[in-house]
Amino acid sequence: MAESYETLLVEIRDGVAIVTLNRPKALNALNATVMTELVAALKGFQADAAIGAVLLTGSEKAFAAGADIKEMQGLDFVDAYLGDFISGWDGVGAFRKPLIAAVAGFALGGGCELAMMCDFIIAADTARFGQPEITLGIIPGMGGTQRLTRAVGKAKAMDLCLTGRMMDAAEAERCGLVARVVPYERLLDEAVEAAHKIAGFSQPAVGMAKEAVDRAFEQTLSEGLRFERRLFHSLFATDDQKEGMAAFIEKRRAVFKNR
Ligand code: CO8
Repeated sequence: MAESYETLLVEIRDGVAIVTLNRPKALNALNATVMTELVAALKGFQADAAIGAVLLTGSEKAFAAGADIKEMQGLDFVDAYLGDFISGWDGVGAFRKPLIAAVAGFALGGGCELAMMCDFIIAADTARFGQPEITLGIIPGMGGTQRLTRAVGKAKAMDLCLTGRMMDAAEAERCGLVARVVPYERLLDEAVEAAHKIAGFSQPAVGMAKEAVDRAFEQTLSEGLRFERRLFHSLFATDDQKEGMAAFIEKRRAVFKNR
């Protein structure tokens, strides 16, 4: 039985939690309540062994049109600094299970940053990504200058952050921001299928694959390779490795214990 939230809809389907941002009148602008509820929901999924993957989506018009400008407008520097404004969103980055963003419509500012905090993005052909903070007299604050630059390189990141322009789904796919683009009508099915597939695999292997890929952004190649090798070795201690390889040799479908 899924919890009920003010700004989220949550549905659990066969090991996959589908979380829909639900502030339609504000184009899913990300306020403090969204942050608190989303981080709390993810904590619950982290603790629930039956959840193997999480899907985060929005509406047809907007994944999220950014941080809530009406909520931020009156903030001053001292409040922002002392309150460590928006640091609570780090709870999304700390989530250890696979988190897929299914994006249609606007993913702007904090919305684009939230999508980039997910492990990968599946976009509808209607998706539009951007970091328009510059038009408001600020800059991105939740990874837009860092994750975006790592994802698409300096030229595109500078273009988006300095001009505030939006890019469409085709451009986002070309530059490596999104993993796949599908027609809007297929978006949820495609993302749910991907999430189900992942949820059917061995959770330790999935968790380590995520950890190892993420590590590539944090350290040198030789350290990253060493880290990968250690994780790889450790998976030979799991029943799921025995099952996965036996199933291949016996030409049957693997049934993982830790899924
Ligand atoms: N915050 C608050 N309300 C919003 C936001 C927002 N980011 N975006 C849209 N809304 C509201 C509008 O005010 C409007 O409300 P109302 O009907 O009461 O006036 C309603 O949503 C519908 O919006 P529009 O009428 O503007 O819809 P349009 O289809 O004409 O335009 C746009 C859609 C182009 C998306 C337009 O709404 C827009 O430009 N929105 C703002 C985009 C933006 O600048 N985002 C960046 C915000 S700053 C930021 O994200 C900082 C990130 C760092 C922290 C991250 C923490 C999460």
